Amino acid sequence: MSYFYTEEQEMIIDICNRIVREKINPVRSQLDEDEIFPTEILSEIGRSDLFRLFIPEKWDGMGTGILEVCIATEILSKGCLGVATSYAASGLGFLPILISGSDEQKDRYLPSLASGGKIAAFGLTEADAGSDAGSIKTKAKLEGSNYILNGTKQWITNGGEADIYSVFAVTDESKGIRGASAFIVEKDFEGFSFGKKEKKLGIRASATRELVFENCIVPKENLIGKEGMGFIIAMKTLDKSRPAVGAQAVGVAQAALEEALCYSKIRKQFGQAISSFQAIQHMLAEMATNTEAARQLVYHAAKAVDSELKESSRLSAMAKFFASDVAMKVTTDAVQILGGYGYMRDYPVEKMMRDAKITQIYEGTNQIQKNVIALDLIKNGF
Ligand code: COS
Repeated sequence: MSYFYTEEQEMIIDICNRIVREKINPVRSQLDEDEIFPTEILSEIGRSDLFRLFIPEKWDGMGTGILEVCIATEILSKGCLGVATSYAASGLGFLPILISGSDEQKDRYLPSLASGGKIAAFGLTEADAGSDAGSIKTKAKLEGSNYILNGTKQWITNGGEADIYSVFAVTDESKGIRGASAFIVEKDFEGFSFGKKEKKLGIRASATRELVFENCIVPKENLIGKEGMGFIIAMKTLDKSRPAVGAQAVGVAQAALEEALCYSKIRKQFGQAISSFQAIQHMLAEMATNTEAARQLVYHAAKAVDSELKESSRLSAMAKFFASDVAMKVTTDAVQILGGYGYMRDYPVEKMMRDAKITQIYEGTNQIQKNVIALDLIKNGF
């Protein structure tokens, strides 16, 4: 199908398709089964320049838009959402530096993140601060030329594997949301350690761990922006990253649809291929239509972000919630079309269904996305 991709976008698609075919598909069920972090595949993604996409050329990036990140993420997600999440989470981790970091911070951190030599992670969520991101408790206290961080972050994607972390902590408890600040924390900073790797329903190739700060020493030059800007930096980051979660959802939905279509043409019951039954045809038609609609909304939201349209926050939230709901439905329907086989680990669709679920949850639950959309509509109208 033609999406009027540019030559550069076609190139990105070809590269990602090759990585999926040669590197991801042969090992994805093993990565899932044994919960193996895809270090080798991320190196290949790095060698293929995919971490460079959104980073400006000045810092060794390619200076593309979020749309190109979404296109790459969509294709990688067709192979394995666990791998694609590990890739996308590095982007999420370095976005705060890109959005609000100083030139010195960008000089120091972005080139190695662009090459994929280092990867990043985003540390916002805590045990009692998930949807309510403004109520984080991790503290940062300025002492001389360092901030001292204390607290624990939960469910951090790439935790323990990443080299560089954007971490949000409270610098002034009296100021509520305006008292949070953002920091760059390197993996080997004193007082920084990790909890155990979490056992998950899906995206089991990705690593999810606690970040533990016990009198962790962070040089004051690693404050991103100014004290008190942390919450706004986190919100601006999520506005830019949510279309890519939509793209993950589109990728996994497309993969499940293709599996179901292929199976329906081979599987014979009552003497004919099950694709000849209207019940199956209507399921395939709905799966294809919804996946297509989700893709168009993701691309539109990404273009809105790239053009800095005032509706971009709302569109990002729409793309994330719509596409992830579609992915959950399409992957579940794919399992249904494959029937008993679909439920078995010998076929890839049960993994896709398990993987898809997280897209309705992370980077803000879909209920939070609806809050964002509704409040924006009420405040700003059309
Ligand atoms: N861009 C810039 N500023 C924003 C913003 C955005 N997208 N969203 C909110 N703000 C600003 C508001 O304008 C407000 O500023 P003022 O105090 O100057 O008015 C401030 O931030 C507080 O906003 P708000 O009152 O809406 O905050 P709430 O505590 O009500 O929370 C939600 C807002 C629920 C939207 C936020 O907490 C959220 O996104 N939660 C989900 C977090 C998430 O995605 N977690 C996953 C972590 S990564 S896997």
